[in-house]
Formats: sequence, C-alpha cells, structure tokens
Amino acid sequence: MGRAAWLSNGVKVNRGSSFNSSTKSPSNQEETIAAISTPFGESGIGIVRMSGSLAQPIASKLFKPKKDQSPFISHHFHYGEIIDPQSGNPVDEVLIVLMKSPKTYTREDIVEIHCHGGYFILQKVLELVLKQGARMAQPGEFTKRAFLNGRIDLTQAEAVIDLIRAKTQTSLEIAGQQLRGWLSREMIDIKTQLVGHLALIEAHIDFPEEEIEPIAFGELKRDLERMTHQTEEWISSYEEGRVFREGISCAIVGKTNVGKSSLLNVLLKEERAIVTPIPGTTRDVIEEVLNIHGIPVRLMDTAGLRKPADSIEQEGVRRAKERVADSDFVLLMLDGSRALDVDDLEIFEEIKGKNRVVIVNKNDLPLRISLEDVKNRFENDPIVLISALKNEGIDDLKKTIYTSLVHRDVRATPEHLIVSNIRHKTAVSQVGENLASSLKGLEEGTSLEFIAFEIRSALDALGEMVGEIRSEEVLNRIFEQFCIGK
Ligand SMILES: Nc1nc2c(ncn2[C@@H]2O[C@H](COP(=O)(O)OP(=O)(O)OP(=O)(O)O)[C@@H](O)[C@H]2O)c(=O)[nH]1
Ligand SMILES: [Mg+2]
Repeated sequence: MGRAAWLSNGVKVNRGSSFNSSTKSPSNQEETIAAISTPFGESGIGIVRMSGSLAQPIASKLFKPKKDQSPFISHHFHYGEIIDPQSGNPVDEVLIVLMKSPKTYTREDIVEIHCHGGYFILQKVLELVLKQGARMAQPGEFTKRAFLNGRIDLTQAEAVIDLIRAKTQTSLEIAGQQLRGWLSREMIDIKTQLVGHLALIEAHIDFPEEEIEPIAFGELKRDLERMTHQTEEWISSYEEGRVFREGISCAIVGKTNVGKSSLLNVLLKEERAIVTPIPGTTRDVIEEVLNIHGIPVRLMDTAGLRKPADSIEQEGVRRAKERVADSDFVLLMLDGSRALDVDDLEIFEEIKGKNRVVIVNKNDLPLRISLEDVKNRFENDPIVLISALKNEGIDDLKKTIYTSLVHRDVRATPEHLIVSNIRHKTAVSQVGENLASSLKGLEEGTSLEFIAFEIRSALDALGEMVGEIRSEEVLNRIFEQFCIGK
C-alpha cells in the first residue's frame, strides 16, 4: 500500500493513495473499474479484478479460451490466454472467472483474471484492461461499491479493512463479528423500537385532541432505560476492543545494562537485539510486533537512559525518551542485582503518569535491590520478578501485561458485542446521550416535543453509523484507508 506503480507504457498509477476528488459520487458507478488485487511482488498467482458493466465485454476481447469458444458461464473458471489485441501476441496463460451481477462482491458484474504472479505480467494485463475502457480503481472502491449498491452497510465495509489488517485471533474475531453484521443488527433493532415510540409520540403532538392509543409511558421508560444501559456497555467495550484492533505500543525502558535487549529477545524468542555486558550497547530503537494473548504489541527496545558517553548515545537517549513519551504502555526495567541509583530515579521521572508494569530483572543473581523500596515507590503498579537470561517469569510477565490492559475476558460473541472503532463509539455515545436525556425528560414531565427531538437525534446518529445517512467526507475518510483492489 501507499506505493506508486508504473504501467509498462510508463503511466504512473498510485497504489494506496487517497481518493481523488473526482471519483466519489454514485454516478461514477457506471464506470468499470479495474485493479491488481494481490500484493506487489513475485507470487504463484496474481489477480487483476474488474467490476462494472464493461467487465465481460473487456474480458471477451482479451481472453482466448484454450479448448472451445463457449461463452463465459457465471461463477465458473475458464482456462486460456490473455492476448494483446493489437499485436495478437499472448501475454499470459490464465484462469478467468466471470461473476454476473447481482451475486458478487460489488453486486456488479465482476471479472477476475488469475495470472502468474509476476510484477510485469500483472501490470501488462491491467494496462490492456484499462486500454479497453476500464479505469483504475481508487483505494477501497470495490468495497465502496458493495456499500453503495446496498450489499453491506458501512460498519460491515469498515470490518473488511479490519479483517485484512487483523494481526491476532482476537482482532480477527472482532472484525468477523462486525462483518457478519452483528453490530448493525443491534443498531437496527434499537432503531426499530425507537421509530415505534417516536411515531406514537408524534401522533400525540400533532393530533392532541384525537382518540389515539395512549402512550404507555411505563413501557417507553423501560425501553429507554434498557437501551441506555446497552449503549453504556458498548462504550465500555471500546477501550478493550481498540486494544485488540489497533494494538498498543510498548517501550522497554531502564538504565543501561539492566537487560532490556535480553527481554526483547526472550519475548520474541529470537536474538533480535545485540546483548553485551557493556553498558550503552543499544543505541537506536528496535521495534518488533509481539502477540500477547491476542493483543498485537509493538514492542520497542530503547537505549539505556543515563548521561550519554558520546553523541551517538546522546541521540539514542533522545530517541528513547521520545518513544517512551509516545508509547501507550511502558515496561520499566530494574536490575535486581544492583541497588537503585540516580539513573533509576531519573527514569522514574520520565515515566510519570504512564500505564506500566515494573520488572525486576536478573532474579537469578543475589538480590541487592530493596524490593520494599520498589513496592513503596510503585504501590499501584504490578511488579514482576524475572530472569531474562534464564527465561524465568516471562509467562507471568505476559499475563501481567495482558491484565493491565484488559480487565475481563474478551470474546466476540453475538451476546457480547465489542465496539472497536472510534467512529462507532462516537455514534453510540451520541445515541446514549440522547436516550438518557429523553429518559430524564420523561421522568421530569418535560414536553413531548423535547422527547421526540432527542429520539430523532438518536435515530440520526444510528443512521449515520450504519451509513443510511451519508456524508461524502465520512465515506472518503473510511475508504481511503483501504488498499487498491479491495
Ligand atoms: N544474570 C543475568 N544477567 C542478565 C540478565 N538479563 C541480562 N543479563 C546480562 O546483562 C547484560 C546486559 O544485557 P542487555 O540485554 O544488553 O541490557 P540492556 O538493558 O539492553 O543494555 P543497554 O542496551 O546497554 O542499555 C548482558 O551481559 C546480559 O547477558 C538476567 O536475567 N540475569
Ligand atoms: Mg540494549
């Protein structure tokens, strides 16, 4: 993603760049779009994908079946060659599949050309497709069409990108929950109930003297209470959902020689960072992603913090401090075989206010640090004793990191929805506020107009969340995060 590619005729196309402003409205759906849907590089196969009414005619012009001239049968693979119509030369031996609308990803006709996964071949095939009248797809445009054509709603479209990016089993489960529409179903359920109540309230406002079924205030109150409570639960699931979806950044920090690089290596189970007995070994920040019970943790080994010996170390210390300041979480490392000293105390200042776990390392050596002192200084933080050298206490450390970030067992089930996306959380919070406010109005006997207004606002927030109420700006922001070809 985010790279530029050159077609073999020298035309530059952007991969992963943001939407350009000329291709946003649904009317553009009349155009047939095309892209390479597999990653750049060499691979067994690579796929060029088209969506739109020209997909089949373009395929017919370029594809020469090996055995017979039978027309494309929908959802069947056909074996043959892609031929350059100008020169008549074969370009690649391929499998091609036509999927007729509406049973397709975009609900439009789709053609996929499964080529050999070579850099040049794929670009050559894409170039031929574009020459026949397709246009280059924007990032996420296939999925955007699936949304605009009503196959999926906006939360499901967003789940597609989460699914592609999922780095652990749990983040995959959360994305899957959203893609299957569980979140949308809950929202639609709330919406249906609110619409029912609103209709009755508005009838009373508009025709006060008519004989209308009286408003069952008790039932309305009960429903509002239940829904408010539900939104609170979803909001509280957010922090945890976000941790699994986006992961966290975590800096290992401590003075020189305490064993920070040794810990990185033992957690990664590989000799990633250089370890020596010489203080000041690590200069630059070393970063690797680690899976801690389903949480993607971006772990950073940093230069030991002390008064730098030279300008390289000085830069290392500056970078270390910067990473510590930016990280979501800190592993503060102390050397158990040495007493606390002035370098340790300075570091304590650096990590003030940070979410953290305190690690006392070198537990295999005689203890010289005062654990009492450490406990007093960090009375609210978990303290774990380990030996990075002997690989002891590491599982315990992982569990401690996990429970510091997640306070209960997170499982994505139909009963236990997890809201992991900030846009959804904002919408749900808005709904919650409107419901709480109408509930208060109801209890205080405020006018029916006020209650109706709050319910209508909640309905708007729900509509925006699932994409019934569309804002181009929101759509662009969502789809520009996709890669081209999805
Ligand atoms: N006995 C013992 N030695 C350890 C342990 N962990 C690390 N060491 C040793 O301590 C020395 C320093 O380890 P490093 O991992 O390089 O320490 P560091 O904190 O990354 O050091 P800098 O990069 O210089 O800041 C090495 O000789 C390690 O073998 C441990 O648990 N027990
Ligand atoms: Mg180091």
